[in-house]
Amino acid sequence: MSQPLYDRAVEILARNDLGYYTVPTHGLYPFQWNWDSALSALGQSYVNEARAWTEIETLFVHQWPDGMVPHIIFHKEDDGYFPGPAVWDTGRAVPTSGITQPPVTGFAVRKLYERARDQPMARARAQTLLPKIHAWHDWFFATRDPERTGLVAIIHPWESGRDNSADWNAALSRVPTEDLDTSHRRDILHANPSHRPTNEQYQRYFWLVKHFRSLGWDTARLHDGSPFRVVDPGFNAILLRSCSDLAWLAKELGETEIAATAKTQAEKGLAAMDGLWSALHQQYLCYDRVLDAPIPCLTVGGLLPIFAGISPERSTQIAARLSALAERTTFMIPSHDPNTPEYDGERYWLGPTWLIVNYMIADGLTRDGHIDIAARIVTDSMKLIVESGFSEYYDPMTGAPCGGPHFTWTAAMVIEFLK
Ligand code: 9WN
Repeated sequence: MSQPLYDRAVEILARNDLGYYTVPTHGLYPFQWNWDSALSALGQSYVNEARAWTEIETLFVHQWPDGMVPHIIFHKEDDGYFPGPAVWDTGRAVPTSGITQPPVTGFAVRKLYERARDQPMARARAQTLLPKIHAWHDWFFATRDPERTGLVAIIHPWESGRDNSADWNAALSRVPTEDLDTSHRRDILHANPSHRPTNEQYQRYFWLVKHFRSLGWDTARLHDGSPFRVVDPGFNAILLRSCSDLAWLAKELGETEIAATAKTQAEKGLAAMDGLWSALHQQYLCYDRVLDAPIPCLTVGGLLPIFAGISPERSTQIAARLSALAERTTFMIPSHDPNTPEYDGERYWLGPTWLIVNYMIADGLTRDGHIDIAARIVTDSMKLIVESGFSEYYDPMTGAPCGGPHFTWTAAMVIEFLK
């Protein structure tokens, strides 16, 4: 293990730690983000186990009564980020956004539990979190899968965690812009505008927020009321992996009812996931629920299902697709296929490499026995850190650091890779 890299990663976690939650990076993202916290807790667990549990518990303190866990928790005022609490206006005592993010906590909590040095503490804290995570999963299947297909839809690009992915372009083009004023954007004051979404995309992001606000943040109405409804294989893979891991954990803790329901959710979803497979593209594709049609876009969202536990046949196909990408990429894994016209190596989710995605895909590859390509992904991830520091994301060809610096979940993933 490289001690200097480990020490630097620990320093970054400490720098962004506000006691009971961690900001992704100061300046650009001054609040608590949902999947950032869950993934960051993994790295944190090697440094300070109790603090890692707190990170996830804080998220669930702000769970909505209907089960949703919001994508941002605005613990303190900070006008460095837009849209802030006044725009969301969700009416919560501690303000939060009104949409969610990839539910990776089931996976993270199982990991924390399995690797716990303090077993009694882990058992007690997992026991408390278990029904809360399960309620969040149930909320997904109840509100985001009204036709009970087994897969859930996102209603805003921000929910995917892959904000400006080309996967959303067609669906987002149905969202009006109505000349909403983007002069309040703060992200482009902290990061290079050419690494960020466009103003037009931001107008559509804002429109959706305003629209959901006009529906009173009644999360039972938002799916059908949204012009943007997309089934993302990446998002669903994370949810289904969390359901499987929650089923495992529930069994371990003697919660047989939760174990049975979570297992059924995972199995049903995995069976439905196969419907998103494209033989032509040799990967999974997003599905537009409004148009009732697949979205033929080659993004990393279609490779992430390897994290969920797919069939050996599909797993081998994804491993082959990744190996083909590796032949034409310097630093795996590009978030968008470099051989396509939409690819932009520095613009956020249109091409850049993200360590959290590398981690989840490497985890699935390793579990399924695709050791060589998993090793390549881990080696590339560490090279990026050595050459370019702990950035938000990286150009997959040049390795240039992009987005915000001193990034929490990047540091957490480095600790995961080193351990
Ligand atoms: C909107 C915090 C978040 C990540 C997302 C990433 C980016 C936010 C933004 O930053 O999104 O949620 O304002 O750009 O796309 O995955 O959770 O790190």
